[in-house]
Amino acid sequence: MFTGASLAYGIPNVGTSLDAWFEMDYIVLWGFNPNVTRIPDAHYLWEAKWRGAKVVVIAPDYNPTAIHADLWIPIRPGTDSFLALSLVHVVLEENLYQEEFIREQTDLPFLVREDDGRLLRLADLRKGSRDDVFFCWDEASGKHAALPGSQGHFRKTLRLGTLRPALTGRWQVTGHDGRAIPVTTAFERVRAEAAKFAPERTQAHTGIHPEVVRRLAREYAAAHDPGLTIGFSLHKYAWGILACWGQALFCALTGHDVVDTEHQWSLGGIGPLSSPKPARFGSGFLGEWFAGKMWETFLRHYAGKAFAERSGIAPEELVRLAEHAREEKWFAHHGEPKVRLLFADNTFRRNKSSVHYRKAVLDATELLVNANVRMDSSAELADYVLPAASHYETWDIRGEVGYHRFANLAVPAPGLAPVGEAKTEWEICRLLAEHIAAAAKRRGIDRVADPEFTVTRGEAKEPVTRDLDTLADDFTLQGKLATDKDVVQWLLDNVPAFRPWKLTDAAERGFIVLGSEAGLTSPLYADRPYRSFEEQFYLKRPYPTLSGRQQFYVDHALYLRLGCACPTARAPLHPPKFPLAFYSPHTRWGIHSTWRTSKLMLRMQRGVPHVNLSRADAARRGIRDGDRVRVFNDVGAFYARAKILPALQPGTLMMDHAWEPHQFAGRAGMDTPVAGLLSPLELAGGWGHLRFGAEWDGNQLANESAVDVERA
Ligand SMILES: Nc1nc2c(c(=O)[nH]1)N[C@H]1C(S)=C(S)[C@@H](COP(=O)(O)OP(=O)(O)OC[C@H]3O[C@@H](n4cnc5c(=O)[nH]c(N)nc54)[C@H](O)[C@@H]3O)O[C@H]1N2
Ligand SMILES: Nc1nc2c(c(=O)[nH]1)N[C@H]1C(S)=C(S)[C@@H](COP(=O)(O)OP(=O)(O)OC[C@H]3O[C@@H](n4cnc5c(=O)[nH]c(N)nc54)[C@H](O)[C@@H]3O)O[C@H]1N2
Ligand SMILES: [Mo]
Repeated sequence: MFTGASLAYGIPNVGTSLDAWFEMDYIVLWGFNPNVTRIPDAHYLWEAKWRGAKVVVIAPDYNPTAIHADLWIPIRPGTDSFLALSLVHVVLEENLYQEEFIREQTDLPFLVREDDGRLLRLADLRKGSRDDVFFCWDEASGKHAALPGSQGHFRKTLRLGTLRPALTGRWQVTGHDGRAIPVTTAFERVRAEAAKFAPERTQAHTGIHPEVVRRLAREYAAAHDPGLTIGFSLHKYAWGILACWGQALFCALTGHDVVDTEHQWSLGGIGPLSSPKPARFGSGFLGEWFAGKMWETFLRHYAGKAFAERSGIAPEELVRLAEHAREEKWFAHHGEPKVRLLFADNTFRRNKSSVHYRKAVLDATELLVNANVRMDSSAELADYVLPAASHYETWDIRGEVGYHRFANLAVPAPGLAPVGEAKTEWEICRLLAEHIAAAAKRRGIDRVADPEFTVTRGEAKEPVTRDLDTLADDFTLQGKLATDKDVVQWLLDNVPAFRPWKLTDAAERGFIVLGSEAGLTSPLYADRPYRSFEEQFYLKRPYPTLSGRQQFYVDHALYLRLGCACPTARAPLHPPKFPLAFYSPHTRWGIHSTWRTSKLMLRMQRGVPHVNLSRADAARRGIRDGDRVRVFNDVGAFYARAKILPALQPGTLMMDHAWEPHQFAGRAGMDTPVAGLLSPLELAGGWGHLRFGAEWDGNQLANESAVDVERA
């Protein structure tokens, strides 16, 4: 989840389709390694470079994308919020910002109360009134004025009309009790915060020379069509959320679009395919934290003063905050299931504190079922494995995220016989539904009341029922969707973005070109790359944020308390008791654990799990290339082979992610020493657009643990 983008825009996945790179003249790739992780699209980058674009890569290691870039900026792991704030600092200090853009498109002119740091709201001025209407200081009239476009304002537009919102200044307004309230602007707050992060001061954190930072800020601001794409590694650090929020601010100030987190398509029309009853959709990051009893490894690894000094919250308090977030229903959590049915989820590979997590979850689970195409580290622990046909053997449409304008259509070869007892996932689910329905009828059960969910009927609240007797009919839309092919046909008929494709044309090609409706905040034109937020930039429609604008001031009580009401920077949380920052980007030789044990793929690398060490760290420990080593800390340990990688910074240990635990001694996989950790800023909810759902949920922090390594 790109939570920093959710803070700023109300949507986590924004930006361009990757073909937009081809048009750009200045491309910043930040915590992102497309030569490895976007192999089909990376060519747009290098074609852009041939057209004259400058490519900058910001990453701790000299990764396979950095080797082709014009400039590699080797940042220390987890310090990106400092670099982002320094870029903001330079843009403000050197007046490189676009006033008209931020006046209209952002909340920076919003008035902030100087007494309590909260945004000035209508309810402050008129007792009992709305708290989702906000103000600016109108230079035209010389007084405060409500800004249109916020969630509570009746005018749903960003158009300022005759308003001339001030960016700087200090004033007084009269509260509903007649007392004066001193106010300033969010812009003033942002500027004061950024003033603390001059490049000369952040160098101690990031390791980046101030001249490099200044050059980057100036070149980006001056570029004609620049782009800043961030990868998935940043939000696997505790302060990735701040880094991304700062990057969004940097982009807004320079007037150059938005930070690119790779936008999502809008594939509307699939509503009827999901359950007519509310689903138990739970928060991923928080659910795994509770299921794995992660507070235990968290408290062990982060004990000591450093954590509270850097984060502003003591470890025990963070655990309470997680519980509070659950109790307040800021994030949905439905307790621990006794029966787990996993589809395409290698949970015992994927989760942190692996050995600890595995025990906690298995202890709490009575029945574990796994639908899978192979025996991965989760299938091998299941009570039942349901063999699934692979995606070359089923009808399917894959087009969820919007890197490119195609949805792939999987078409099984004609006459293909299933391997063994393998079935398509649609068939597996349908058969499960049919058998549950039959068993329910046999036992005389028709429907059961849901213990949590209710529906309102007239005056009364009634429990939602789970209709076991009609489960199979509901699942297949009364028999219409019996097979995987029926579903694909249904999608082609019902999803507007798939029109006008017919099953036969699409099957022949293997893909569908998405139509204009696929755009979420802009149309998807047939002859141009996609770029988010044309509706906001040109039609002046509000953003899905509390303010209705790009939001850089969040007055959630937790944000005020932690000193993070606007973008700021925090030091990484790696505990100082272990010397090496451990991080795990994605592998070239697999998609996560899929293909990770393939013999062909293993021949492209070392054949066994290996961990990368810098020359200096290896020499200090007497470790040679190929040695068997033990990577350890107070959470756990695993064994692997050492690879000496000159591309690494001393003080870091890097391992490509997703080796299978069963490739390691004692099935202790590479995430065994990774502590459970939650970012406090991702635990906020119940405020404006910070409400749990597809647009707001937190992250597992793979990259914020520290380890040591020794010869084994
Ligand atoms: N081949 C292949 N492709 C994949 C996947 C796969 O498993 N295999 N998985 C897919 C999925 S689901 C995802 S989420 C994406 C992930 O792919 P990416 O978004 O590219 O993210 P990562 O590979 O985690 O990290 C990218 C780079 O971030 C840098 N990095 C690490 N720590 C830091 C830091 O603190 N600061 C900065 N600035 N840089 C840092 C490292 O140099 C690393 O090479 O890949 C997708 N594509
Ligand atoms: N240390 C560390 N951990 C990470 C990350 C990291 O950067 N570092 N990245 C995280 C990220 S971004 C992601 S997205 C997750 C991914 O984590 P997962 O989603 O768990 O990914 P996989 O490990 O590939 O597990 C998917 C499993 O699905 C099975 N499978 C493949 N195709 C099919 C199919 O068609 N049907 C069925 N039923 N099964 C199938 C495969 O056997 C495979 O084992 O990992 C996360 N974990
Ligand atoms: Mo991912």
